[in-house]
Amino acid sequence: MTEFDNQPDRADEAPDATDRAGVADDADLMEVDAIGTPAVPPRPARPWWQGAWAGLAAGGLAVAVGMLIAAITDVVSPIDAVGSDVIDRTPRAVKEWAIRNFETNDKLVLRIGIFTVLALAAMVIGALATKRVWIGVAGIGAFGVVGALAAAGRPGEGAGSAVPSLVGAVVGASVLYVMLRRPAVEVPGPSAAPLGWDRRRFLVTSGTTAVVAAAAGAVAHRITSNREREFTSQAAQPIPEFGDTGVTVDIPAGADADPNTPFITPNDDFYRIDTALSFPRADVENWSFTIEGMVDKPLTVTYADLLNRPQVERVITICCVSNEVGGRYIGNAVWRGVMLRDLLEEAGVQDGAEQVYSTSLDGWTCGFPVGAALDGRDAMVAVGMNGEPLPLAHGYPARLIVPGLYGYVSATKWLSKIELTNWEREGYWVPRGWSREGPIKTQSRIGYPRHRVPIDPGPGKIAGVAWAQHRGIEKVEVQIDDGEWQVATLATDVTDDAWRQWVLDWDATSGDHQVRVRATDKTGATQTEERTPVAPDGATGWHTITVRVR
Ligand SMILES: Nc1nc2c(c(=O)[nH]1)N[C@H]1C(S)=C(S)[C@@H](COP(=O)(O)O)O[C@H]1N2
Ligand SMILES: [Mo]
Repeated sequence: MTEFDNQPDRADEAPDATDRAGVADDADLMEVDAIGTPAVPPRPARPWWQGAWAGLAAGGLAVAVGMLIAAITDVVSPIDAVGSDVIDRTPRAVKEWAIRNFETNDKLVLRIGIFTVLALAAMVIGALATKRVWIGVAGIGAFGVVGALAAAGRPGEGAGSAVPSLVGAVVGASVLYVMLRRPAVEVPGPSAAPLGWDRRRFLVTSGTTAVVAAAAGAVAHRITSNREREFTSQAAQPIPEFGDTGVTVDIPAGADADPNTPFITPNDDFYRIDTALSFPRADVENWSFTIEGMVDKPLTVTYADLLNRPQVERVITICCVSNEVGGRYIGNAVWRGVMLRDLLEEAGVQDGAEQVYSTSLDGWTCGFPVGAALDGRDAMVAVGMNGEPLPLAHGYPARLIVPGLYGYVSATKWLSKIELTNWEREGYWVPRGWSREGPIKTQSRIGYPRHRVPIDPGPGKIAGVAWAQHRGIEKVEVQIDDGEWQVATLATDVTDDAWRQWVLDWDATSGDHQVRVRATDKTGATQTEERTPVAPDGATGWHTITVRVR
């Protein structure tokens, strides 16, 4: 094909001075080679910025088509698959930094980051494709293959999950090829056409591509969020065994003392930490988990089995090893479920089993000593949280809860398998630089007043929470400026497995005061002043704030 193929189209255009000038110049540029065939004159390449824009539009279309097909066929979106791989491969320091700075928005930030990287790459690919169009096709194709491999390799996904990314790449690469295959004819001279036929066609094609991409992306997002919402509302149907009242445990009114921290954390306010970009959605009719490995009789337990077994409700505070001193990655709930010990006794734990190693539906793993399941503490397979079925974000249909252990070694959400193993097996976080065992460290936090939030002078109070799960809190002391440590009043003791609130009366005088807190657990150990980072096995140090009195 040559430039002259364009001429019939050109005739359709409203004739105007610039177009006529273009036609005339094209004719002038025509050369005739030795054997008399009209040769295509050397043409300047399309400007790089047009290539970048074309790359952005075509790349966007590739991603959006991939997301749309993934949403329709209900497989993992290529973006989430790559995001999950990024999470799995991110070095510990970066992950810690992300959790600290973005808190639970870390996944939103990751998605924005992925889209930004893709957009920049697509623009570079498009700009290069103005010189060699195959660079564009190959570039988009390469991203398609990356997305396909990531999707097919995620736990619970198969070869079919590669399809959305591959189809998206084919569509995106084709559109880029159509947009860039023929370089623009830039008309030389002072009468240069600012918007000739080719450029207009280019703008229309690329603009349409961008609009279609945005629409496809929006539809994909809609389908996915509708499906998740529908699933969540189904899952929220009360479990019959719960009755209408939900929680059966009485929480004494005296358990509260910190006005900023309810003793029971409502489900919607409960911190959430996991590696999942989208929640595994188990159909409870077909879901079950297994107990296998070093046991006499492997078990398969369905949702109905769990509900039919004797249930217990326990108040247990769980917390994250990534919780900084004074941090918020801690929550207290009434968990309902089946005692893990009962299940393990039925399966028959063999001699030599060292670790209870569990796997989630999305392939996350962790492990804790067998002793923690059998030493009498209330380790459980939980199906309920604060009188409701487990929310999807917190592990529906079932999760593990083990009093006294950080979540990263014990609290598997979306449970799929429990194996009895030796210590050779390593949970998800262990090779990523976290300690193999994760007993919770004794900690305390000032909840009221808030750091540097002014309060009125006069009689008032300082209050907060302290925790040493499964050991219990014996004493909390507060130090104001450099004064004596004062013993705080402890709120009603509900259980050693939950946090304990505390309060100290205080006559506040105007000015800034440094206030710090330390707790002593029921073994008599007082938390250390030494500040250590969250890695590898939990932060230590005394929570210290500045109280501003007007
Ligand atoms: N499947 C799965 N379970 C998981 C995790 C995870 O990443 N995936 N994170 C663990 C960690 S680190 C913590 S602190 C707790 C947090 O539980 P929550 O989100 O219900 O508060 O879940 C644990 N269970
Ligand atoms: Mo955690």
